[in-house]
Amino acid sequence: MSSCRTLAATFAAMTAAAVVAVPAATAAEAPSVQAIRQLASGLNQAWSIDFLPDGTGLFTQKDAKTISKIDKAGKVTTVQTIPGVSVTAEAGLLGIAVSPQYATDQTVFIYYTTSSDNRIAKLKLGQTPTPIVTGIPRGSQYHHGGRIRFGPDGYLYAGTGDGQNGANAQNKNSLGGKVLRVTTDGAPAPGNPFNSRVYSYGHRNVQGLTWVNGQLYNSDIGANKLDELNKIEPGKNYGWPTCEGPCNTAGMTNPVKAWPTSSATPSGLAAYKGSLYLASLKGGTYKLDLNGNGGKLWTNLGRTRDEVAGPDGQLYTITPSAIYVSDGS
Ligand SMILES: [Ca+2]
Repeated sequence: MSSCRTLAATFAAMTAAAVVAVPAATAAEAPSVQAIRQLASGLNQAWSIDFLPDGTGLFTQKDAKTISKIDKAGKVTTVQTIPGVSVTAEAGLLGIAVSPQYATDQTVFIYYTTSSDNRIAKLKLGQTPTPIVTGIPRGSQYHHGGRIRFGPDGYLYAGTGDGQNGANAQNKNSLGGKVLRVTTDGAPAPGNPFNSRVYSYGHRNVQGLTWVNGQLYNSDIGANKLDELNKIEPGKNYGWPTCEGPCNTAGMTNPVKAWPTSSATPSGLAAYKGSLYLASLKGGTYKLDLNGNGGKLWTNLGRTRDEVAGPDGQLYTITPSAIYVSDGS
């Protein structure tokens, strides 16, 4: 389901004061974990999750190159392996997004690395993917971006990386170091600022995208100084590689918040119950207000890769090896 739909469901649930019950922690879990519960384990670099209209989760495993289903009870069923995926430290099968019109088009979108590029493809489950955006730069190892989400406007957004070439981020003709906004055929979405697929630029490695009341936010992984939470406006330049974190350069937009790369290295981003949840590859998940203030939860989980507000009212947390559900506390 689209982020807007899950977010809308979350706010609707809040308005109705419907508190989602989360099963109590089991005896096997650490005493500090009260409101988060492991749904599946033993995964091979799980990377992203989205949901079918019936509530079934669909998730990717970067290194296994697979799309799998997960049901409410945590039962995992692998649907298919994606051919032509190139795996490195950060490359592989990355993002996944279910069409907002899935009930009629049965289409799923994925973002993955090949030997020559990063690309977005669409497929019907079990069938061969059809690329819709190719030529997103890949580095030899790092900076592949990879998050894809449908926005409240129904268009597909993608966070890309600079492909280990900072100049790509400032080159509006490159798909690297950008937030892209495209139709379900991969064409530039109507109204894009440069009449291209580019929506915003000057990013380094975007692995988090979410919306709050229609406003897009992203996360961007810094090099060795500062990671960022950004409020994204179309056509704006977010600074990389001239700026890493806030700076005073004309024409460049500063982040809402920045953290030392030693503590954040941010990946997936979700809006849930009025807060932002920011996955951290340094361990745990940040729970933040819209100014980026807040602290970490769940540091005992290690690296977290994605955060998604599920259609069942629960927050899904993806780590490389497991999937958790919680009430966000
Ligand atoms: Ca920046």
